[in-house]
Amino acid sequence: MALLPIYTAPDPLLKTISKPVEEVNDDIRKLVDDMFETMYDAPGIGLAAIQVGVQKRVLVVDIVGKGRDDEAPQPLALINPEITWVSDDDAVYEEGCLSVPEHYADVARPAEIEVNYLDLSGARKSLSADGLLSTCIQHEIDHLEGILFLDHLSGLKRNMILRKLLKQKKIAS
Ligand code: K1U
Ligand code: ZN
Repeated sequence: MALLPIYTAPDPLLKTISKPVEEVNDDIRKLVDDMFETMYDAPGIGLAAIQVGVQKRVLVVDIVGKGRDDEAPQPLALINPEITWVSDDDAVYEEGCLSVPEHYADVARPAEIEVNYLDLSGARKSLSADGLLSTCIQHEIDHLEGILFLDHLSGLKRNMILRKLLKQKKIAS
């Protein structure tokens, strides 16, 4: 397994649309392994392939995480995910993003979803999610469409955060 570099905003790659996976093969399984390692290391509760520079419709989530004594990790990899149903009611969570380091904001999204995807053996699966898992999967599917949680905020707030990120990048380089 390998730790992958995480791209941060305003990198233009994060605004691109990821391509469907044509075959779930060993290359995809290796990518997923590396994404889990990178996500747990960050640490985060989700990661989309585009965040590590790979333009494929692959995401990983684990809202439990590693190293918690009271609960076993719940790693979930979704390939070519498609939301097939959303609830009418919304839920608001304070979201973060490994590609928008150190910034958090409340985002409203459908509270419950159903999503179809391929698992690591290439089998078609369906999943119902609510709570933080629903929010996290929607956040990661947004990444596959080139959408950041910042895009759900007012233009004023988004531009303020983007300016700060750009400044941090200039200082670091
Ligand atoms: O960048 C990402 O897509 C990962 C992001 C996922 C996410 C977080 C919150 C709401 C929706 C989606 C993160 O994991 S940010 C880090 C984070 O939330 C966290 C880190 C450690 C423990 C618990 C949470
Ligand atoms: Zn994110």
